[in-house]
Amino acid sequence: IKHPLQNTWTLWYFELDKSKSWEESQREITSFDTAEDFWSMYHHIKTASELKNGCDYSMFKQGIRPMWEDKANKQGGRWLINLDKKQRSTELDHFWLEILLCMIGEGFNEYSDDICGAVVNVRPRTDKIAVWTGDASVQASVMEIGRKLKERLKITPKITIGYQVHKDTMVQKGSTTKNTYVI
Ligand code: M7G
Repeated sequence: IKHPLQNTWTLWYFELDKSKSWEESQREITSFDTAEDFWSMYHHIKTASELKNGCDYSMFKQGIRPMWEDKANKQGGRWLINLDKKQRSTELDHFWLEILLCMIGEGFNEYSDDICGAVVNVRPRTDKIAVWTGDASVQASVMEIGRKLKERLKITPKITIGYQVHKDTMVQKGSTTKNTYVI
């Protein structure tokens, strides 16, 4: 028998279709709830670094859409990791896989329930990887998830990452959203 996961997860792919809205351009690819089915999905698709600029992958718990508007994300935010061009070949795929494994393995320990999903944005300048959590106001949970994330990715303590509330990102005018937490 296969090894069951605690949650069922859904993989989404985003590629902007100019005749559609942003939301309609999010496509649900597949869902899985065993370790074996995760790996067959993973080996079947392109790696993040092979995607075209402008495309995203998202992996969220089943029933949560990879967007601010979903009720599970509305009060939440994201730990954001920016990657420069050099890191696309060295870290992007490795970070993304490590985050997927941490999520399906419920590796955020007692705070795993606060995890909604994760997103990788492949962009011409800065690629981004983010872990989305459900409630930005629960500091203990947000901080512990950020700490665990840095530990799993072996990000040196000298580098800080920021947590941004979706409600701030949603209304941002300039290029960057303020960090509500940093670690
Ligand atoms: P992005 O793809 O997250 O980052 O957002 P980028 O600026 O590096 O490409 C780009 C744009 O996509 C935003 O300004 C929004 O117009 C749209 N967008 C992104 N997200 C995450 C959402 C979302 O959750 N909901 C909606 N409605 N639009 C979004």
